[in-house]
Amino acid sequence: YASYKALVPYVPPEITPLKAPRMKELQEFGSSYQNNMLWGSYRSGLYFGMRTRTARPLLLGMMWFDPTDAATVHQEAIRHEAQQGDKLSSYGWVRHDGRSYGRQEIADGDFQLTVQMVKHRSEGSGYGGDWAVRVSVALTAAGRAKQDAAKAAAEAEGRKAAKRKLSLVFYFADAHWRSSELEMWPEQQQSKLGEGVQLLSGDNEDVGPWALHLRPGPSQTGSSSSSSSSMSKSAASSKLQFLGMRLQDGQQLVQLKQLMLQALVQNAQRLGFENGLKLWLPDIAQPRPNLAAFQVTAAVPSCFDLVFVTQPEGNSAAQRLAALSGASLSRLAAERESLFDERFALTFPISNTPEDTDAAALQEVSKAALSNLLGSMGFFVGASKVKLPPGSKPYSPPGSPPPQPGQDPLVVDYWREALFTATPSRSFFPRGFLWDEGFHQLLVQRWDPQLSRDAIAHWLDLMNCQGWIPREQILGKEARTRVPAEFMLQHPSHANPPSLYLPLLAHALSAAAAEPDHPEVLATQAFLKRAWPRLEVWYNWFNTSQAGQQLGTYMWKGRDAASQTELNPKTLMSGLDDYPRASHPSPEERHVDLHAWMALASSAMAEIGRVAGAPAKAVAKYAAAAEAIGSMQRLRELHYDAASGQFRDYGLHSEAVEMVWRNVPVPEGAAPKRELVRQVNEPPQLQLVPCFGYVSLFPLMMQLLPPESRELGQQLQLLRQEQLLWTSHGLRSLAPTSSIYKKYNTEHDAPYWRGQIWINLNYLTLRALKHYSSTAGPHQEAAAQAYADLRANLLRNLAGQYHSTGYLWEQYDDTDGRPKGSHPFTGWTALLTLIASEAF
Ligand code: 6A9
Repeated sequence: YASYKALVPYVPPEITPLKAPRMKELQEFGSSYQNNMLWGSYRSGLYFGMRTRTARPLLLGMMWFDPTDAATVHQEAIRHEAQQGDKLSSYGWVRHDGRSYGRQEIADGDFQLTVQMVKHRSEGSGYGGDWAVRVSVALTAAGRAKQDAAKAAAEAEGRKAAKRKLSLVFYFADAHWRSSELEMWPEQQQSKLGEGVQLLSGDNEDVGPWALHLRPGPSQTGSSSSSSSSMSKSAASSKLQFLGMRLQDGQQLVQLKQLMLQALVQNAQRLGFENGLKLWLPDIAQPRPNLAAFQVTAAVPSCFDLVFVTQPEGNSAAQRLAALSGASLSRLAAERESLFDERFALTFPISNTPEDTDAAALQEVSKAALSNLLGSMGFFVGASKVKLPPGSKPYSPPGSPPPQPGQDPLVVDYWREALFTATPSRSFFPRGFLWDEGFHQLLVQRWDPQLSRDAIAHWLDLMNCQGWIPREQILGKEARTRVPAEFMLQHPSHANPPSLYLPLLAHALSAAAAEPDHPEVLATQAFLKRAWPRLEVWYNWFNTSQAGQQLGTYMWKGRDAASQTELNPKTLMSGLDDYPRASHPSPEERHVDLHAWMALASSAMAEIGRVAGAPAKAVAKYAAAAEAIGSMQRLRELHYDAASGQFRDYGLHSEAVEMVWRNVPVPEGAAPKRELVRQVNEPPQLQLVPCFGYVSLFPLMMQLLPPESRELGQQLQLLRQEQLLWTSHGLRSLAPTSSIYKKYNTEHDAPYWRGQIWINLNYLTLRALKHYSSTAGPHQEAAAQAYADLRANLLRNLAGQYHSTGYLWEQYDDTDGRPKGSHPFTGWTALLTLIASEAF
């Protein structure tokens, strides 16, 4: 055995997958499901893109620019990656069903773009089916006003006003970079669109033979009557420019926009601006392309149908192409749109619209929230970068190049894996985050349980043999280019809240409540059965690795005890980043939010175990753990401050800390330098940390307080105080009475969870209030009142801000409700849909 072991190469356990049957290989995710889900708007970080859910995908991307505006090149104003810096007035999916239909509205300056994605499988279509993307370009109201003014001015001078134009660029690639080749047609590099052309064809390993067509759309969109669907004349007379390129790898794809920009600049220099900006450039066109781009320049308004057809030689191909373009595409899209609306009304019926909120507006933002969550689901393939714990044996995988000087031998790659996940923010962090996903899946679970199981399956397959799942998933080159180096590394000792237990519990409960032999129930049971061994290892990882020094306590491991430059060392692991904790990280620390999460995890395990058919002994063990961890007695002992009635963290803490400037020693003659460092004015002491905010609410949020308890009454009381957490826009994260309220953590690190209103924890609080309002007890009434008021406040502000800013946001200011942080942020802010329909 010993000699055998010597032969097996060492791989650190931190980057070794858990040995358990893979979730993704469950029967329900087999070929028919894969076929259904192959294509989607899974390139979350772009304004619009599609890809296949395969390791080496077929890819579609879209860019646009104003070809008549010289500023386009100077300001690099080609739109491609969703970016806040582009300052679009608004963009987002207003309808998206997660599988086969979506409509996105994009308002960019004077231009209004509507992008509809319609997937369609019919007799004769190949693997993954056919699809169409309809892009309609129009002027916004402001754009029209400008146009009218220009017209009037031109008429006065006796000339014709120039029509506004927009260039769309579609690119399509086969990411088998070495072996793939696309056939471009027609071969000449410029032409008019006319009645339509076959742009491209190819043969892909997964999809088989395919062809891509571009046709003018109907002149009148949004209407399904055939009379109004004559061909868009401006589209038919639009100019088409072709560019074929041969990329070496995905890295070049990431630089595509830069390449396009270069081409535009060179052409502008060579040909002048008079004829508009052109992408086409003979110098960069390459033979045997594996990526092809098409620039379509048209007068606005115009409308285009891009149609992808599988098995193009098959005898149904012409029919399928016709069905996905022109008037029949309009009909199909209209059908899908009303199916969505009907299903939405059934799934998320909006009840009890608060008095001061407009019902129609609330309905619209609810749909947009769900649609954006589904439309932001991405498919990523790659490996996380992991920092092994100090003292680990250095490791380099067989066949890897020798370490570069300066390279950290403890930084290694996780195994390559695929992740299908919702993403919190397309513009700022279009990738997966572990605890965000627990909230996202609460919505998806109700809309499309199987889709939700699929996403959770991908996440659980990312578990290593110790039970750890990396918190932030930066997978693949496209994802990596968007992350600064200091955020790249994942630490195998760092946790993130086990919020996935929330949707897992919802799956278990819905299976337990339904007819036993319903196919959904059987699928859920099989799913939870498969998940069970993973969930046991996961639970155990939290229960052991995040255990506090004292038995029965929990703490987020990994805070920086040596930090001198932060007012309060951050706790990124908790998800609440800069929320104040004990000022001096120490082993004695205990965190009440994690304690409550563990109580939730325990009771969810018991419930899941029951549905999964786990041994009664195991179920009993988790039920007992839930009792013990969540007991009032334990909470009182560990986290309760009797004087204030507040639940608190415990640790080595001093309130008397401040940031002060100090001179940094510099070599003689050099310019003086200052830095901001922390000064501790009174030594820290072991104590309950005196601050009130979201963390204090966790025993309430997780419904650990008995309905008749005095503590419940106190929390409800505390909750409503305006000098503490209550605001007319929702609950703020930290009370202004806290010494760290709205304080910067370093010179540049602005307050984040130090007062702002966040929707995920408002949702959990509402859920608890709803629970207590329907449970008999002395506080039932107070809970019901708080529930109704908090819900009304949240909905009014979220709907109002969406209406006035065009986006859902990451957080909201506690003083005026104004939106803050990244946008669009349609991760957990999308919980607004559940709040509106009172789905808890
Ligand atoms: C920044 C910026 C171009 C922070 O929603 C994701 C997470 C939450 O899980 C967490 O609870 N957000 C919250 O406190 C956003 C984290 C973004 C980090 C990456 C990189 C790139 O700039």
